[in-house]
Amino acid sequence: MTKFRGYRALEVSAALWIFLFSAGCARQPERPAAVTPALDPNWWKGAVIYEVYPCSFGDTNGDGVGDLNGVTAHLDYLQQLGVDGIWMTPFSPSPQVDFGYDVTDYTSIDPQYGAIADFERLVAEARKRNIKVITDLVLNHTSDQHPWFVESRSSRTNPKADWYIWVDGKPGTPPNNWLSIFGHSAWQWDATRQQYYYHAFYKQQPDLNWCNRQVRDAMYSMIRGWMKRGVAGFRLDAVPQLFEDPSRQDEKVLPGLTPYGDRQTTRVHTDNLPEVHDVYRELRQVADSVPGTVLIGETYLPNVEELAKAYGAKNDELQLPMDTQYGFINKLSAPVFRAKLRDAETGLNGNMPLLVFDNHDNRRSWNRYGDGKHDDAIARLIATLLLTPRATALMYYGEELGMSNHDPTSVDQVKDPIGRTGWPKDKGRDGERTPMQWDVGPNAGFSAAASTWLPVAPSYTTVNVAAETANPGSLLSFYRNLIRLRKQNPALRDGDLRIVDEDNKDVLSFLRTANGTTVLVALNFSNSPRTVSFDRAKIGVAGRSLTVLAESFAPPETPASLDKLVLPAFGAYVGEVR
Ligand SMILES: [Ca+2]
Ligand SMILES: [Ca+2]
Repeated sequence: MTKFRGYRALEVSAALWIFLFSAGCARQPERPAAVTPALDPNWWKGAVIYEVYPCSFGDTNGDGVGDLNGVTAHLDYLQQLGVDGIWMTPFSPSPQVDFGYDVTDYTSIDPQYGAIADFERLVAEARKRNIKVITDLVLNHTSDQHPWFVESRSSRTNPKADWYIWVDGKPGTPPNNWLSIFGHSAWQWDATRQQYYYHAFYKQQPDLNWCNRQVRDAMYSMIRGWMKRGVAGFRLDAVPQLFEDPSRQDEKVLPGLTPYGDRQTTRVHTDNLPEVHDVYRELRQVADSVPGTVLIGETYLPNVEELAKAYGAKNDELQLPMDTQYGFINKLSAPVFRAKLRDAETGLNGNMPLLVFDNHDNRRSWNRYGDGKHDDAIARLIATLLLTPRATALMYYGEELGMSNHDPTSVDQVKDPIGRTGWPKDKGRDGERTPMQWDVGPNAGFSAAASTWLPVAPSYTTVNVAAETANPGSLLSFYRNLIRLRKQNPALRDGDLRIVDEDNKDVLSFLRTANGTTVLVALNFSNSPRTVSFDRAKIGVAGRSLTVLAESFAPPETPASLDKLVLPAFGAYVGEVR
């Protein structure tokens, strides 16, 4: 109940700020909307969106760090893979404390990645290949070197004094026990203002005050600028962290320690406060000024009910909040995946789920799901789990090759600060961010430099684009086939999804059906063969025979049918019912 009062207080305070600033808030005159190219309003539904980590994709100037031209240079590869859009993690000017998630200028390009002209060329070349460009929006915080923060910290009375979260206190005694997600107190003492500022992440990433209308308007104006440059959507970083409870009450202390040695606490006063939905609606209005501009949310939420809320009660918030319930189960269990797939299908009010297994913040799925013996089969199982349900699919570079984590072996090698704070329990995120593996050449074809910003993983000699393109049996060829199928097969493209054989402990099976076409997907989650059969009357299909569309194993001697489908260990099967 106290919490509720806190939220009410925040609403009053937000209303006051709107009142105070609306009169004096000069808006930039907007360029005519005609310069923004039109988009298919529904392009993102069922699309394949591919995350590019720009510093690890392609290096064209030989400094060992990837750049925008390195992304442009590989667009043909992405087109052949069949991706509809790329999400680029941040490339704006940054001291790179958190690898671009600490921005000092939202409107331009960090010189290590190139210049605005390079970005415009990337968008234009991508458009020629029918690939949309989605950029990252770091809304929760800026770099501590951003001019806004430099001004805000300069005094308690400057025009941006209230753009960040400042709280009185005494040095050495933070206002409360709130923890940074990256470890230790979320409060940093500032000697000039003689106050603390709040940082949900590193202390070099002060949180913006989203109750301040000027902050919101500055961000929305910046977003419109990128839309005019042809950006087709945004991935919203850390949006559950946008608001903090103004009551500043302590979090409850929980048993145990974090990887950073802090006592565990709840995060009910800092994560996913109801006010985030007001911002989602405002962001959607900005995005809707060019229909088809898509909002992807970094929404690590505890359950499907919270995820459903991110779409908005009137479907007026995010089109694609990430479903982190599914790809981060981190355990191969048919019943658990079945339950999460059912949630995605039935618990999101008919909205499009956004499924994801890999990204730059998590150990690669190869490592999280592999058993060391059937890793290749498991990677194909995961590809099928990602690409055959009714959902938009979010991939991460190298996932399609079977790239695995290449972690630092000593703390002095670690680039990611959380790996230094958390060593050795948490080795940081370097291992999943190593350079893309293109071929067997120097630095796996990523760079001509003597050394690269992170080392190339030794697997590159066999796990690379050139070798796997030449091999029709490779994981890359398996991904290409599934992506082609989901565009061409009517049931996989447009069909509904119905789970069948629901009590099977080891095999997850579902049907996709559209316009008289029915496709069966069957996935063996166990480490030994399983045979499944389906009661055709019960599952409501007339045909008996199956025409294979994709299978992760050698074709059986007797063709599979609905009466008898044999799946080897971790086998994945996709077939059309005839
Ligand atoms: Ca470079
Ligand atoms: Ca915040």
